[in-house]
Amino acid sequence: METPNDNFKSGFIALVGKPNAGKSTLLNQIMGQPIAGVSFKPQTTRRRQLGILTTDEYQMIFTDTPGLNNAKDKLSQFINNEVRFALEDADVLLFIADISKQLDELDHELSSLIKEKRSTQKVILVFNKSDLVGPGQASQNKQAFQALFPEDPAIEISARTGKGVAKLVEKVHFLLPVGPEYYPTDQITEDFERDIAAELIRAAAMENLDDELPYSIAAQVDEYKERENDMLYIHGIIYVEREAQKGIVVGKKGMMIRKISTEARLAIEEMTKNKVFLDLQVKTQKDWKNDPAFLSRIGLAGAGNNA
Ligand SMILES: Nc1nc2c(ncn2[C@@H]2O[C@H](COP(=O)(O)OP(=O)(O)OP(=O)(O)O)[C@@H](O)[C@H]2O)c(=O)[nH]1
Ligand SMILES: [Mg+2]
Repeated sequence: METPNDNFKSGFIALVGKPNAGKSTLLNQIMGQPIAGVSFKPQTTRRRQLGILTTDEYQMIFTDTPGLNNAKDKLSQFINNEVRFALEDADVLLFIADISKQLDELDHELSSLIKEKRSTQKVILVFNKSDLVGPGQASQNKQAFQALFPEDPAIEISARTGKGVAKLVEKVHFLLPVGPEYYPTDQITEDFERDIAAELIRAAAMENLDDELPYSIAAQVDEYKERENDMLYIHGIIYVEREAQKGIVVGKKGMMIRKISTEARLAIEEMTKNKVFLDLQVKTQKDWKNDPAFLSRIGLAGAGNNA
């Protein structure tokens, strides 16, 4: 490992924003590979996840966070605390907003929370999904977001196409303090691949299931083994809250679970750069969102200060 030079900069950068703003997509774009689960449904992310980007000049430790949430169960309490911890730990806050949408109540709540928790942190407003609006469009939305943080810089990006993302990383580089390498040069996250695999399985299920079902599921990987020829064997469990939901996840003649499994497998293969054999099973875990032992087993309980 090279010794970082005197100007080497490092720090924590929290990605915060409403559910569905594109935080996890941005993390994956910055990292150049899927490490966070993404779906078009809000509330895909449930816990903090690190993406560590190291070059000769800097180490940026990005923290993807869940979108704030108004529900009252134990899972939601955990989710909202994850956002608070990430805000406190960060050097730079990226407030990510979908500029194709108007500002709403949750954006106001989030901005109050940021202002309440902010001490020395720099804030950058990140106007995401610029690919969805034409040039000169959405200026009212941008102004409304900017009015929440009138003193702070803004940048327009598309996390999906990557447009503006390199510029954003440059801005972050400029704002970071001089500091050490906190993590080994080649480490890209703190999570084990098997836990990321579980997130990718859950995201694939969320993407394909309708109505309230996406919020009733949890995913766990209970077997993760390398077999001959670099083939990974993964056994995953998708948990539902009620017995009646099992059939929907499995689908007619197993169609749904096969679709979920294929999408999850492709994402896991992209992450691990391995061929993957993915075996999925569906189980019922009654009222799991309020079951402390279960939440703890799948990593969604406790202070969880993984920074
Ligand atoms: N068109 C377009 N879609 C985007 C962009 N960024 C994200 N999306 C889509 O927006 C949806 C939500 O993206 P996520 O990255 O899961 O959003 P998130 O902020 O992590 O959401 P939570 O985890 O629920 O808080 C997905 O369907 C993404 O593909 C973008 O720049 N342009
Ligand atoms: Mg997310």
